[in-house]
Amino acid sequence: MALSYIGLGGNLGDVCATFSHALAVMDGWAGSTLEKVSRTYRNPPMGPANQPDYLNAVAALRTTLSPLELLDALQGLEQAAGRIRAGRRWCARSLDLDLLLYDELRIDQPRLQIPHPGVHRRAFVIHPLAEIAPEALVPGHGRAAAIAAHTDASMLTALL
Ligand code: A4P
Ligand code: MG
Repeated sequence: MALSYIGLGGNLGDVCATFSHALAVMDGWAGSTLEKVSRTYRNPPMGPANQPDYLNAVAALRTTLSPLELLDALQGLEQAAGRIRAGRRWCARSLDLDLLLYDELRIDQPRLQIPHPGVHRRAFVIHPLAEIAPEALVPGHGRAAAIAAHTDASMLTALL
């Protein structure tokens, strides 16, 4: 069994409901158990500013799926959630799922990079990760809590 960390993001529709649904689906995958989920954080968009604020969270999933099987499953779930917002194009998405960490593995393939290249740079990833797994190792960058301590969290607002 591997321990993986998944980043959840979204800024369209009822994002909290989309996250809850996605987490329940992940917990139901064969050989997979949802172990922890961070709080959900509201924060301004990274990139183009003419879009709504994002919600972001991080989940720990223990799984027998291989990294590529897990990526396939996450992309299937993104597509299923994407259908909720029929008719919207060129907009921010309702659900973005990133495979952040998979044990202490390093993978550098076009389809899959682990650790996800944004983990150590994005406040909306590293702070929720450090909340549920301060000791998690981001290969090449150190422990989550230490990275988070150097990353500005002032734009993150935890939802109640
Ligand atoms: N891919 C490679 N490695 C991974 C991995 N570890 N996990 C490939 C997931 N996917 C990985 O992703 C593009 C390709 O990355 C996939 O085909 C996969 O094989 P995508 O999800 O299809 O496209 P994307 O999300 O639009 O691209 P990208 O580069 O992941 O976008 P970002 O950088 O995630 O931008 N602002 C805030 N505050 N919060 C957010 O969550 N998200 C975005 C999306 C923009 N601004 C944001 C947020
Ligand atoms: Mg993505």
